[in-house]
Amino acid sequence: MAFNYDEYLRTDKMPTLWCWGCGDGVILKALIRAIEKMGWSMDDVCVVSGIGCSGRFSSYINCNTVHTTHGRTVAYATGIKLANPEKHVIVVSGDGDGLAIGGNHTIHGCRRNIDLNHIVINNFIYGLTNSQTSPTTPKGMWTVTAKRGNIDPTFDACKLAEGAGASFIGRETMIDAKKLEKIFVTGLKHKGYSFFDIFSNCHVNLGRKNKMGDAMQNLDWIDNISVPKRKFDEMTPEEQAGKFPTGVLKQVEEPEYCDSYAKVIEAHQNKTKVQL
Ligand SMILES: Cc1ncc(C[n+]2csc(CCOP(=O)(O)OP(=O)(O)O)c2C)c(N)n1
Repeated sequence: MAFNYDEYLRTDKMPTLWCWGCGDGVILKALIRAIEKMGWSMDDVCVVSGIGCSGRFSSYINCNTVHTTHGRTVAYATGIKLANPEKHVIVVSGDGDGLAIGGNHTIHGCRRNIDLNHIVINNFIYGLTNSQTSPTTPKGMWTVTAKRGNIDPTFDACKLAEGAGASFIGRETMIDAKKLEKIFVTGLKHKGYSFFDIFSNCHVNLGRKNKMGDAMQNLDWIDNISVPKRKFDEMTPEEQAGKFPTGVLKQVEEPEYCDSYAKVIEAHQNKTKVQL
C-alpha cells in the first residue's frame, strides 16, 4: 500500500512554497518516513525550524512545531528539550541558519551533546533571500554577494560538529531518498546530539546562476562531490580534495545533557554537589 503522507502533513498548507524540484520536499518525505519507522506519535515530536526555505518545514509537518528566528533554532530547541526531555526534538536549519548566523548555537549544542536531531539542509547558498554566499558555498561560485566568484574557503559542517563534540554525525544527499530515510532512522535512534549534513539542490538560486543549465546538472554536481565513506577513506588526499564522505561518520555513546541536568536538579534538591 502506498505510504499515506497526508497523516503527517498539514495538507491545508499545500502546495508548498518551495520551487519545483526543490530537495526540501524529498528531505521532508524521508524524515516523515523515518518518524513513522521509529513508531513515534506526532504528539511526541517537535520540529523547530528557522527562517529560510528550510524554515518552511515547521509549516508543513503536522506535529508540535516552532517556526523561530533566523539562526536561533538550536537555542529554542535546547530550551524545549530541557523542559520536555521525553519528547523528540528535531531541528531543521539551512546552511546559513545553522552554520553562519546560528553557527555558535550549533557548536554549543554539539558540545553539550543534548539529545537533539539537527538536520542542516545544505544547499550551499542562502536560498530564500536569493543567492548570498553561505559558509558552504564552494570557492569560485557566483553569488549575489560575490559576483566575481566566492573567495571564502569552503566549510565542512561535519568536521565542525566532530570538533565540537556531537556524538552522532551523518551526511547524505537528497538524491537517494532511501539512504536519507536510513540515516535519519539511525540518528533518531541515537541518544545525544545527532547532526545531519544533508546536501540538497537549489537549482534556481545556486545552479542556474552558476550556469548549470538545468536542475539535473545541479544534482550531478552534488553527486560528484559526495563519496561513500568507505570509498572516500581509500582515496589519496589529492583525490579527496573537494569531495565529502557520506554515510555515518561518527557514532559514540557519551553522557547526554538532559540526563546530566537531571542530576543537577537532584543535587539541588538534596543540597549536595552534582555527581557526574
Ligand atoms: C536576523 C536575520 N538576519 C537575516 C535575515 C534574512 N534572511 C532570511 S533567510 C536568510 C538566509 C537563508 O539561507 P539558509 O539559512 O541557508 O536557508 P535556505 O533558504 O537556503 O533554506 C536570511 C539571510 C533574517 N530573517 N533574520
